[in-house]
Amino acid sequence: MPVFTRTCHICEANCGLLVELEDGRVVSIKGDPDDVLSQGHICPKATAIADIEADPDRLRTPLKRVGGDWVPVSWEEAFADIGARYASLKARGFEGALYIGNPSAHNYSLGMAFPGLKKALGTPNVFSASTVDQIPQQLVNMLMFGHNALWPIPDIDRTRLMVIVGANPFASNGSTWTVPGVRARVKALQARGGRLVVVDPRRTETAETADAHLFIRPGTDAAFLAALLLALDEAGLVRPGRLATFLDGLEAALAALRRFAIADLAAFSGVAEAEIRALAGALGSGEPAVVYGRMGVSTAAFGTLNHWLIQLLNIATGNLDREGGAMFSSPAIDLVAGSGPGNRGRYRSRVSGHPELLGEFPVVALAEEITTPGEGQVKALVVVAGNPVLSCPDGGALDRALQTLELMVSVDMYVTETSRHAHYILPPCGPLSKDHYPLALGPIAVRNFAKYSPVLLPVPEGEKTDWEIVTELARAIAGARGLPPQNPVPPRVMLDGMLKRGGLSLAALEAAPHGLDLGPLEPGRLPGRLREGVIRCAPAECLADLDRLAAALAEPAHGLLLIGRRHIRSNNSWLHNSRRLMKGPERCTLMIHPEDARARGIADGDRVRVSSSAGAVEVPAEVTEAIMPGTVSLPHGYGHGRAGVRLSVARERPGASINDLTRRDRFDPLSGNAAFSGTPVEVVAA
Ligand SMILES: Nc1nc2c(c(=O)[nH]1)N[C@H]1C(S)=C(S)[C@@H](COP(=O)(O)OP(=O)(O)OC[C@H]3O[C@@H](n4cnc5c(=O)[nH]c(N)nc54)[C@H](O)[C@@H]3O)O[C@H]1N2
Ligand SMILES: Nc1nc2c(c(=O)[nH]1)N[C@H]1C(S)=C(S)[C@@H](COP(=O)(O)OP(=O)(O)OC[C@H]3O[C@@H](n4cnc5c(=O)[nH]c(N)nc54)[C@H](O)[C@@H]3O)O[C@H]1N2
Ligand code: SF4
Ligand SMILES: [Mo]
Repeated sequence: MPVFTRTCHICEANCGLLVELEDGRVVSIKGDPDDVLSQGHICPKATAIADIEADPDRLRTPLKRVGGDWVPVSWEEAFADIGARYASLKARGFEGALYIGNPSAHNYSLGMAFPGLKKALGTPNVFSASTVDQIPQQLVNMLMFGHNALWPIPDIDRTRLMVIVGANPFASNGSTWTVPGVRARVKALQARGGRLVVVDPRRTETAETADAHLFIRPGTDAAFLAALLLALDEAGLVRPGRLATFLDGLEAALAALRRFAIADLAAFSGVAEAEIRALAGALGSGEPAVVYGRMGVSTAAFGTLNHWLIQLLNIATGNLDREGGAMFSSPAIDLVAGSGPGNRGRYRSRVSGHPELLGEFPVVALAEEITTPGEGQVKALVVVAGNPVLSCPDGGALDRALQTLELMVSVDMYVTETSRHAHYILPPCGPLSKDHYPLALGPIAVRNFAKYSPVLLPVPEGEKTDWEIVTELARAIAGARGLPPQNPVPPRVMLDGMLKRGGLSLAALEAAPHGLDLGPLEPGRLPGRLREGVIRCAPAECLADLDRLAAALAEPAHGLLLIGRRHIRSNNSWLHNSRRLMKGPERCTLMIHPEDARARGIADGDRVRVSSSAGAVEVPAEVTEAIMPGTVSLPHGYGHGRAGVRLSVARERPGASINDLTRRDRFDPLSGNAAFSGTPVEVVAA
């Protein structure tokens, strides 16, 4: 039977797959041992690609909502009606909005269609999953290194000490860090005498394997990281080495931190001062070491400060741009060279005045733009590959807001919690009918590589790729608005041109089905890669934000703080319709420490009611010492029981949405990122 190579598009790890096909059906999906990056690694989610292909709930034709019913319509009819309705609403002084979801980051051709759609919509109201995710990291890249896409990559394969703060790569497979097979890489680190330290309010799968795990109170990482820097400073271990010649403001940054006392910072974070001093000593030993932080420190009220402090630690210990430290890639397609650093503050959102960042407003502002009357009110929304009702803070408010729209379009292959509100759902063809290139993720991989995956199954008659849908949607809207027609370059042609600029070509990649290995990450990429030739260690906005940290230190602690979690067999909100992934025990449970459970008369398995100022949900309790006292945890992406959702497997165990509890008024003011971590909640037996 024919077997084809392919890169898995589901998460950031970019594993190489071997896909066995028979008569247009997937027979098996296995790891590709010859893949230059992943060398055979695979996780259970990859096999779900077969389920997506075969899923009877997956939409195959455009649908129009007529009352409570869905009626199949032709593409032409859908595009024409959407264009006319959008043009009419703009002519009446209302606005449109666009929400771009996570799977678009794993779909290079779809990404190429967005500039055209944005032009056609002609709205400042662009939102994406970036502001419930990694945007503080992009802002820090911009502020410190001069470009939002200049990512420091933990060199796990050569380090001696890896410190992971607020990430769980054993479940997530790594994020803003393309690192397939991270578990084996940790084992190798330990086998060569190195250490992994995890800082997390929960003893996660990653923490279980770590050499040390420090419990930290949710939302206090900025204090913990500042204390590490102060401890390094006090021990005389601030030694940036060769970086010193192109650092700007390191002393100013340290001076600004000296207003705090290590003891106060430690007490606030819940990590013992002695642990902090010991870790600082290890980081500053001169051996290769790296600090890495992800969702737990990004979707936090101090998201930007957290990532600034993390990079300051890598700089102060001389570990930036060094083997075994945080390194910079030499990608096949360089998204940094020849593009600006990234925009910010060019305009503001209508209702709350949020500044634009990278051409977007924060999603915490989406619902209010829809519900607040006035000139420029959002009355049309296009959602592409997103499920904001389950993914964004105060999803309940968004759920209600979407019902008031005059026009909503979802480019999605399912009737989800979000797309059920659409007037039109425009479904893309199955994943194997689309080609793949890791445009966004190749540059953040632990090794330089390039790999192209061609289409494996022809696009079925009457179906379209995401690129085609979004391009034709843009054409229809632009046409109805009387804008000049666009003539987009086909994605493959565009990709070939981009590859050729870097000395490769599509043909060269097509001749290498397991990918091209472009070598290990190299040290000494700086200062060459820095836009202004210097690293800005003391951005004014970060220093100013320390006042907010000082104020937080003085605030009284709240009873219970809610955090999220991910599971290896789940992916955000959208793989719960795969029966093979959903088997096993119920996963949408509230983890709670025995002390907190006892105080509330809650036993393991009891149904509990969790509430916040945004809403309430009921879920089973999972009483466990793996979570620290004062903290509770719920996974995100559940809540499939809402009326009209057509996900028959997911609805058998619908769970509840954590984002019915998270709040729109909790965000990082510097980046606009939602602050999920540490939402104050009450828990009672239901
Ligand atoms: N409380 C809390 N909330 C969170 C998080 C958290 O940790 N805690 N995590 C946040 C993060 S990191 C992210 S990235 C967001 C994700 O938020 P979103 O991107 O809004 O949501 P997803 O769950 O990824 O849903 C993706 C949707 O795209 C559809 N889809 C899948 N593949 C394709 C495709 O190829 N084409 C098209 N057109 N559609 C497709 C799916 O059917 C699904 O409906 O959630 C965020 N929300
Ligand atoms: N299996 C699976 N893989 C995925 C996904 C998925 O849903 N499922 N989603 C993908 C996406 S879109 C992303 S963005 C990545 C995310 O990748 P990761 O960031 O690695 O994933 P999370 O599990 O959200 O890890 C966040 C960790 O932060 C901890 N945490 C919460 N609050 C705090 C805090 O205040 N301080 C500290 N120090 N820690 C805290 C949590 O306990 C959790 O262990 O995963 C990707 N991969
Ligand atoms: S780790 Fe991510 S990329 Fe690799 S097989 Fe699993 S879902 Fe696919
Ligand atoms: Mo994400």
